[in-house]
Amino acid sequence: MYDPKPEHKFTFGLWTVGNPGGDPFGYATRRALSPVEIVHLLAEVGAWGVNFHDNDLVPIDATPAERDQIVKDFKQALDETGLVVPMATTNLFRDPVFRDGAFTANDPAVRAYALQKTMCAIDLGVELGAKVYVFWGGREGTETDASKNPLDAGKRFRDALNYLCNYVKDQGYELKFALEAKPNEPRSDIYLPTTGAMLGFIETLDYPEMIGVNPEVAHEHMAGLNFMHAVAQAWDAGKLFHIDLNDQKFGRYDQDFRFGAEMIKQAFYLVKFLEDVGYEGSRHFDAHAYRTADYDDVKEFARGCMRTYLILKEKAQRFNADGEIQALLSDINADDGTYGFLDAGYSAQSAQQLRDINFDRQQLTSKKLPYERLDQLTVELLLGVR
Ligand code: GLT
Ligand code: MN
Ligand code: MN
Repeated sequence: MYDPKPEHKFTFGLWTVGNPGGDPFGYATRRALSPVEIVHLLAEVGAWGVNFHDNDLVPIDATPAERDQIVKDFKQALDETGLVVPMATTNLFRDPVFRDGAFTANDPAVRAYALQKTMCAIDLGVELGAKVYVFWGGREGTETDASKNPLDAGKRFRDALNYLCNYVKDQGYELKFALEAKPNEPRSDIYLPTTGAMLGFIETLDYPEMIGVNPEVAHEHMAGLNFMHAVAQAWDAGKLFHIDLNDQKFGRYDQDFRFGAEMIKQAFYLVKFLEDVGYEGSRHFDAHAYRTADYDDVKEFARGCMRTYLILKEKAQRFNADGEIQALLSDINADDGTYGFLDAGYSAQSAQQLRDINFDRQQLTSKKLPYERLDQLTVELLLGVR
């Protein structure tokens, strides 16, 4: 019942299960797997798809002949396993050339190189079937604001995205962009730090219809924000093109833990939201296993992400079918239609009608809002005693 199936659209990046466990203070603890090995590992645990950065697949200094061989082997692994590639992205943060950012770097040559690298990476992604292209601007920020004017940075980022939209149109690719926010790390501050900031920025671009967001649990949690609320805003704007599922404690570095590992209640409301609204995109786990894990444990990590999602999906169905919970919700939301005249929006007549009402604040305040009861029932449902 909690086994992953293709219709669940569970995906992992090559860099997630392939993460060898290095961190800023310690070397890798696991052997690096080849992309082909990672595809087979993902197939074994039951994933539907695999995503990648250009350089997860093709090393940055590969020759054209090496590139072709790597892509051929990767395609063969996809054919053998049935895995698909729904999303691709560019690595614009690993190489030292991006030490001052990519699209927002002060050096115009670095900005031009970032554009060229992204065009090639888009070609690669499309060749392998990607329909969504993620932009995570990990280095698009500063340590010192003496170095860069944020207005210049915003204009450069905007110009780059406009340029790349035109490239995609010119090639006739069927590809949408998804912008991923993160408040800091690896830069001290990263521009457009939240999903909400990205949503505002998109409306300033030349082709806003081509561009949505890729919110990540960990990144909003770093900023201490309610992830589900950010996702809801993106959904409401028609901009939820992709999602990065993982987990972490508030206010920490980008922990990228297994989905549901830390904040199970938030994870529940998120899954409930995605399932209730009928989100149809990938459920992408942008997470990695603890540094202590070996590859058996990495598989447990990957299975755990998917299994927790499916358990929470079942809990959401139970929540929606729970008589007591639903009765409380319908009491809380009761509406006898008295104020229905406001539903049609403003008119001079409705404004007059509204003015004429004598509101009894005491009576309004005495209405029961049994949210303690509701929350406890939810907790009991999650704890498995309901
Ligand atoms: C990196 C980052 C992620 C992004 C990936 C896509 S790379 O692991 O921490 O959140 O989604 O560029
Ligand atoms: Mn991410
Ligand atoms: Mn992250």
